[in-house]
Amino acid sequence: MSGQVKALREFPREELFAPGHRLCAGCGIPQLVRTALKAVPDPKVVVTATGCLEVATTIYPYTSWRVPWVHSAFENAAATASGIEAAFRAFEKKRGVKRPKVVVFAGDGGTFDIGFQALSGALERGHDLIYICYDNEAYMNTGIQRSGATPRGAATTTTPAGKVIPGKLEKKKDLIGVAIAHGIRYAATLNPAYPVDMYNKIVKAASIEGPTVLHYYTPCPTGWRSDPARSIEIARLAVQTRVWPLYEYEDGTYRINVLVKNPKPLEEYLKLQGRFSHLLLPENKWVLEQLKRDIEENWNRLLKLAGLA
Ligand SMILES: Cc1ncc(C[n+]2csc(CCOP(=O)(O)OP(=O)(O)O)c2C)c(N)n1
Ligand code: SF4
Repeated sequence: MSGQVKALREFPREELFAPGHRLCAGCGIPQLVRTALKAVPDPKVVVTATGCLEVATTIYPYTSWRVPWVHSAFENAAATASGIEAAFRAFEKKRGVKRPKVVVFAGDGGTFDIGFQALSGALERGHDLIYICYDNEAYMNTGIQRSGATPRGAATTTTPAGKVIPGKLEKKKDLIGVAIAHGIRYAATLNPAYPVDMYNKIVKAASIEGPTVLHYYTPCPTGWRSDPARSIEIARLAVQTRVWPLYEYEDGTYRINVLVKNPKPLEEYLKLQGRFSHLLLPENKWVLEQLKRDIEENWNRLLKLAGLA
């Protein structure tokens, strides 16, 4: 496919995401935004739901956005994007003005939970947009509350690990699964430790007419109580332990992009993050075992879908 690359050095040089934003050191969100703004061809319009990305990049009178950018409420980024797309479609038809690609960035709280109805509506109506969920596995901007994306066992301020509960008791929602169930043509997972894979998937999403959903793993040193210098190492371990399988769905076919034959022990991943430290205590072994089962079940499910089992 045109626009695909084999190495980082082939990425376009132009930076449409300006330096000087206030995202935390070690945060994974900037890698996503820089890469996406390079991978999606012009013209493009960005819609951002409330969350860390929005508050840290638009501190008046400054902005980090060198593209047309719209802030939307926490719950309706996909509805805002739908309206923009529909308006430009009419403009194109009536006046021949080339339509921009509409790209949405929203956190897991704004996607898995509060913005879900707007996302579902946009997918069902078939708007031509790329919806990218940056998933730091909690509501970080408002103080680390659990979301539908928080994994089982993680400690957050609303699922604090202690004598009453050992962190969150429920497992993570399958966002890609529910997106695909809407009948969309393309969906994929992304990870900052695999930037070329990420770039090429965004290029592919941009080439498709209709809604596409991308799910990005973003380390959050503040919420995860991890060392900012080790964010990419943690992200890579997420793939190598099968916590975060890299896969894509395209027109009915599933492909696993990084086939992890011999996964690393989950403990290597958990011990780098304070949110999981209690899972390594003997009394919480049952939660750890359950989490391992979740991960294996998900991996085996994907192998089957990809025709590899
Ligand atoms: C309807 C509504 N409820 C609550 C809020 C307060 N609020 C703003 S951002 C946010 C959390 C966002 O979490 P997420 O989407 O995961 O993004 P992150 O902060 O992690 O970047 C909340 C609860 C709001 N703005 N609107
Ligand atoms: S709180 Fe987490 S997601 Fe938010 S800017 Fe900081 S590191 Fe990034």
